Amino acid sequence: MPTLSVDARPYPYSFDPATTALVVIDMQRDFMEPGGFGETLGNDVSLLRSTIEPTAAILAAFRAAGILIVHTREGHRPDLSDLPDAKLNRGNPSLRIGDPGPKGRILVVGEEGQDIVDELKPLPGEPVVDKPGKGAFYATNFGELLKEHHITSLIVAGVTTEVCVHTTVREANDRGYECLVLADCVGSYFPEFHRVALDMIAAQGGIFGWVAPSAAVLDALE
Ligand code: TIU
Repeated sequence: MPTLSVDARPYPYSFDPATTALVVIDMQRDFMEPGGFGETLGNDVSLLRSTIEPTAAILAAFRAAGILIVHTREGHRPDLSDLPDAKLNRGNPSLRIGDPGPKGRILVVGEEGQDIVDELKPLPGEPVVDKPGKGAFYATNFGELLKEHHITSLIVAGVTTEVCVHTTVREANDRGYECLVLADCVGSYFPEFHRVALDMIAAQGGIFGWVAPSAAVLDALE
């Protein structure tokens, strides 16, 4: 496939499907459904649901095009040895990380709540990176995985826009990846933060990357 061009902010984004990965960040029950980590922090988790339909469509298109898809999940080992006290003790959550909740232990790898929502379930063979931090590179094999596949461009979906999406895109940008964030496939508990976080990526000539609606990528893939 030739290099494709996407109508994006602040200017068109070019990518070669052979060196591009779709990164779907933390589309987990813990953030998107009641009874999980997101709700324990006091958030209205229904605000993230609008990301599901466009992300499912993007997943289908990338699978059909044979482009690498990597999913991430925020979470901690069952013994919580990768959970810093600073994260455990932050805020005043109704349940803390590792506590039993309605969907298993909050934000613990292997629990129902920590897994990806049914609508966006990874297919067998699609890598799933468990990460203890907000960024996908910290304390994971994500960077090595991208290098093994000769990836230079990342197209990004997931939650939340200003937390794990921003951290990962900033980390990726510093490592030389060209990142396109899909505006309707990322979501936040704070609509204003979502809007401004997207503006921040595209400002200053695309200081961290590009922003486009998923429809623009679907058009480019047709
Ligand atoms: N709280 C919040 O907005 N987000 C997170 O804690 N993690 C992710 O963004 N995945």
